Amino acid sequence: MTRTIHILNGPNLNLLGKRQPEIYGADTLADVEAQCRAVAAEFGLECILLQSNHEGQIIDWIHEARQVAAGIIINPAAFTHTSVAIMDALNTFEGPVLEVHISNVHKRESFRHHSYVSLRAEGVIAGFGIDGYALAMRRMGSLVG
Ligand code: CA2
Repeated sequence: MTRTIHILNGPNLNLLGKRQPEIYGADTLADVEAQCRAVAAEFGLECILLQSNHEGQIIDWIHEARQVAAGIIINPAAFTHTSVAIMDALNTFEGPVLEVHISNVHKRESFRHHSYVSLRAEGVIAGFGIDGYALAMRRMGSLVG
């Protein structure tokens, strides 16, 4: 059984730490990956962090995860609120799915209050900044044993 967790990130998150630090903080995706890797190691897990601005690429990565990942942590970014296709892809993945949002989406515009991915996810973390990813990895450690 694979011990790898895939951490998938959606559009514009490549700009993390480079734009709008007042909303998304000063840390980059490289910092997120380092923090998640440290938590994963506590559970004997490995992790791979991926980011794309393209919906189809994220769907392809979810399909690939079906063969090689024990779990998925996903911040679908704006696709959270629009993508039935990403939800459908996640429904084909048999392991646990955890949804992360850096900002508190419920404190923001009403269009951010609905998530298609939440219909599939075992759990959702929002508003904890990038700490949410490491918290999700800790939960993933419990879920995959
Ligand atoms: O809070 C989150 O993590 C979001 O998924 C971020 C998305 C937003 O559309 C969701 O409603 C909530 C936006 C990602 C944009 O990422 C940036 C990061 C740094 C600078 C600019 C954009």
